[in-house]
Amino acid sequence: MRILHTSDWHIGRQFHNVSLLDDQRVVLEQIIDIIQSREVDVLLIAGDIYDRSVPPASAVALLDDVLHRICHELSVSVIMIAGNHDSAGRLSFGSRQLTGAGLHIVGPLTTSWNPVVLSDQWGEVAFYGIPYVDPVIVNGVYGARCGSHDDAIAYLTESIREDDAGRRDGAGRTVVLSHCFIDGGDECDSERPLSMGGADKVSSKHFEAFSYTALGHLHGRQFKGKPYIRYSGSPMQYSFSEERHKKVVTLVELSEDGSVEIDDIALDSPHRMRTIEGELEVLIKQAESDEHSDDYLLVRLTDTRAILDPMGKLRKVYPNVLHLERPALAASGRQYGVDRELLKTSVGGQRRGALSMFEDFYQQVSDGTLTDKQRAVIEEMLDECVNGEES
Ligand SMILES: [Mn+2]
Repeated sequence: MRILHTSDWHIGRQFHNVSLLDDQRVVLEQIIDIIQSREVDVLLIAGDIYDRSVPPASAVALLDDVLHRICHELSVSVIMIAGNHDSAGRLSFGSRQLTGAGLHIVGPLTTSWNPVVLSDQWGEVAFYGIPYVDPVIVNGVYGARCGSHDDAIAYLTESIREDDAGRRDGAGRTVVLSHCFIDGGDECDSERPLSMGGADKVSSKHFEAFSYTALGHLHGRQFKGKPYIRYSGSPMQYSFSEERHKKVVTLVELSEDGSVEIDDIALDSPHRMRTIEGELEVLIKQAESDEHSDDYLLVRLTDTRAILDPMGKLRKVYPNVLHLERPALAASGRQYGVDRELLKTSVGGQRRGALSMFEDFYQQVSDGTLTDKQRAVIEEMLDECVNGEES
């Protein structure tokens, strides 16, 4: 059986107030093409279908369109679970009816497992979806006493093993979908923590008994413990920290004996997220030879002098600059915040002249002192401010 493992679509995501929906449409189109060209039997989405629990209507329409193409036009089954960004209750609307159309949605956790059973030439494969849950939910539903996320996943995977063994004498092939944080996994900036203080980590051992585990939550592709306990990662970059991520969908060929062969297939988003660094003039010059000047950019300007409207200047040549940093203005590790000690001496003691305060400020943000020429310019400007323009 050929399984396409994806996760963390985050449809409807905004990044620095820019909608990524058009890019998401292009990437999902690529996934549809892969399903067709690689003759995929079932598509898995391991949680975080939407970016928000109440997604915008445009995001719902895009998902609706994509699912129609896959389930109806290509007659390929889809199995999806709710992630921590999704509202499990809302996501599962109509799920009992949709099962008949090949769309299997696992919303809120329930006491009885209801695996999706698909068949190939060697027999049945059972797919168990575990929606994102925290220990409180597991305890509430099952009357269990789980104190941690690890307890919760241990409890649920054990329960799946019992259910699976009961159905098929334990001889079959079993695939699990789960949205959780496997201990030791690599994080990036676009994942929302499942709980504070690192209490969200679970051991990969709980999944070792299954043929394959399709994980969601971490946005970088990786496996933990065994190659068949795996994160496909998100289909596109969702933060600048993912600059070096290769974005893929994971094609899993499940054999008769339950072993898997894995092939990561690259996806290509219209705009990459990346960081460029240098002086304004140099970066503007570089744009001429930059074929991807419309990428989503974080720009780090190293200029130490003041620049009027740097964002406006950059956007003329890099239309999608999303964020600007001036590391040189936060020299010697200081941040932009005000040095409160300096403020006290100027407010509490003798009232100091504006020039002296400006010199302190300049030293704080640039780690240098004013040259005579600079001081003359500032003096002139302050004069103008105080006494009005005289010429
Ligand atoms: Mn996610």
